[in-house]
Amino acid sequence: MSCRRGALIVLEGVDRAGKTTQCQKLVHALQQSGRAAEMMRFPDRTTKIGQLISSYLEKKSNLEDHTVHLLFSANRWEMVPLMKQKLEQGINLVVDRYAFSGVAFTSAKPGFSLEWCMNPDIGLPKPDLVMFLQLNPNMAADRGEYGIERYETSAFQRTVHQRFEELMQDSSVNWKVIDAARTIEEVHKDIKLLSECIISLAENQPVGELWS
Ligand code: T5A
Ligand code: NA
Repeated sequence: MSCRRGALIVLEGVDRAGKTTQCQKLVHALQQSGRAAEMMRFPDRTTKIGQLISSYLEKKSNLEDHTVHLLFSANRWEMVPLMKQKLEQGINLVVDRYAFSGVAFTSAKPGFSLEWCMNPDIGLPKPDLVMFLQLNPNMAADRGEYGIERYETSAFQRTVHQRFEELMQDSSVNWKVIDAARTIEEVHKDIKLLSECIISLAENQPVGELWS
């Protein structure tokens, strides 16, 4: 077995920015170039906790705001053993949303500070690279109607965008801003290049701890 670990690569952005599209293309491109790569997404709706979250997002159930925030965080923590195992095996993980979505969405609700929201995610495996797909929320809304899920309104998305901007001030995280208003192929080219660079850099370093 190789002693080189895989890189933890996260894609973030407001709803409709193209995260899922780009995660899938990146995993495919990395695999084509002979690198081990797998996709993960948060929320992971397949677990018991994920099912509670999914039902909340689909407005089939209501959950108290602090409670749902902690469930989103627990949904990441429950995957940590698997994530660490895969990284150690040299598999590059491409992750669709992570703790940054968790903080940006809850702190967009009245009465939630950024600090309170960050707390439960402190110590998660730290991404080697976080690419923020930058897209004006008005343009995002043009990519198809916002759906019927909770949080899918323009006003809320604008506040979420502001919270992401605040999170990006933190230089302890390796943020790269990607202009997502271009074609899928143009955006992909940038993402692939940045990812290939970080894979080479990360392979000889231990996995860090987020926000600690
Ligand atoms: N949430 C999440 C929290 O509140 N706390 C948390 O801790 C976490 C992790 C579910 C919700 O949960 C919240 C945030 C969310 O509100 P989700 O299941 O990831 O999150 O949301 P989805 O609805 O699956 O995904 P998004 O709406 O965010 O869309 P994506 O993934 O950004 O965009 P994508 O790739 O699906 O593309 C959307 C459309 O645009 C087109 C695509 O073909 C597609 O039709 N498109 C483009 N069109 C033109 N040009 C381009 N460059 C395009 N790229 C994609
Ligand atoms: Na998505």
